[in-house]
Amino acid sequence: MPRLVKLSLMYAVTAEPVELELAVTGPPARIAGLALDNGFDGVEVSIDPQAVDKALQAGAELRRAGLEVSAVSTGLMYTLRGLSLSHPDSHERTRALEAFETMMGAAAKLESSIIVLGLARGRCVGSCRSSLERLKGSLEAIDRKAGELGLKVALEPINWYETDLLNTFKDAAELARERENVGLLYDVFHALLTEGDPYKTLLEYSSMVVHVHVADSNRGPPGSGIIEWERLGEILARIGYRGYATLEARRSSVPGGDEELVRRAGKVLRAALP
Ligand code: LER
Ligand code: MN
Repeated sequence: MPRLVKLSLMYAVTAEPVELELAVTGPPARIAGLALDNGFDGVEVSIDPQAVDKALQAGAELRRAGLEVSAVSTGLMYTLRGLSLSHPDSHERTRALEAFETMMGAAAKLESSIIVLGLARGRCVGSCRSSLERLKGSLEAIDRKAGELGLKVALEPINWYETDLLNTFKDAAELARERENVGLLYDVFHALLTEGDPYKTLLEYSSMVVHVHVADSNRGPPGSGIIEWERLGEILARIGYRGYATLEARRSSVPGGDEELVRRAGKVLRAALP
């Protein structure tokens, strides 16, 4: 029987080699093996805006290997290149918006329907209120473009240690409700931190969830912390979630490297998710 929730691996493509904690990197052939050997159906491609062509080539190679591109992730534009969708300087904000829109184009070319808006939002500069207003302006343009390309924007509530702009599901949902093509990204790790009860949160916002990220409470692979994966699986089945769950776990949390991380995660997720 086909799976209701498909699994993908977070895979980053960067212009120069960078060690990243939450994404696997390297040649597409290695990533394809890692994914297919462990029951994963796709990859979420996290794109460095300076490596869009490289990411398109890698994505195409992974698709030829039988994997889907579940989503395109955009956080590297901020963490590697300092491009923020809420930047106080309008010229810088336009540059960020252009980079984001280029990655939306890449998502469409790779036949993914999801573009992730996580850390690309930036942080509060000046007041959080003015930063949020600037982010809303960028989101208006992004929403329009998403409509043209047939994409859904997955707006991700992110915990306070990583950004001070837009942390809770309540605040993210308020923004998403104003926009036709914007939904929520349910990252169970962030939900645990910002909401306390990740199960109740998933039920409460179920109608708005367009994409899912998974890691355990310690951001290690599922099974290494206190998240109740079977309970989460039951809720995903009950709410009728039919999208992807992307593994976004700390690579250094497992001594055996990427292979061991993905193997452990695949085993637990395949057993627990519908
Ligand atoms: C970062 O913590 C995260 O969860 C990413 O998905 C944000 O882009
Ligand atoms: Mn995430």
